[in-house]
Amino acid sequence: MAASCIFCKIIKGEIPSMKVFESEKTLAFLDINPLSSGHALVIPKYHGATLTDIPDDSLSELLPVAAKLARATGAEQYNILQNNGEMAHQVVKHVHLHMIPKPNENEGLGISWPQQ
Ligand code: D5M
Repeated sequence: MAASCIFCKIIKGEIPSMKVFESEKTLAFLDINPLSSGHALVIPKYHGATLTDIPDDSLSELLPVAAKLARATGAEQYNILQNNGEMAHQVVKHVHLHMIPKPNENEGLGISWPQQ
């Protein structure tokens, strides 16, 4: 945990968030500036700025959780994005995957987040 990290504060419950998944090592919540309906962030509870700062056992759950959340949105198409460093457009220095669903043609999305 890093005292000044906004995502660590979300993990500790010091800042509110719209949680959509939580496990021992991983947390997912809705992005405050969504690029689409259902845009979620998947983060390790272990604090590290970039992928190379995080142990493998904290990294390994991130992609399966992002895929699970993508499935939960019902989106047939979606982006999974991850930025490392300012030149790579990373703003929050705590590892996170963006899961950005695209609305299905003509029907939008029928989002049903996993049971906690
Ligand atoms: O993206 C960082 C993302 O983090 C950006 O899409 C906004 C989001 N963000 C920042 N603060 C919050 C809070 N408090 N709740 C939810 N989402 C948040 P990056 O990949 O670093 O450019």
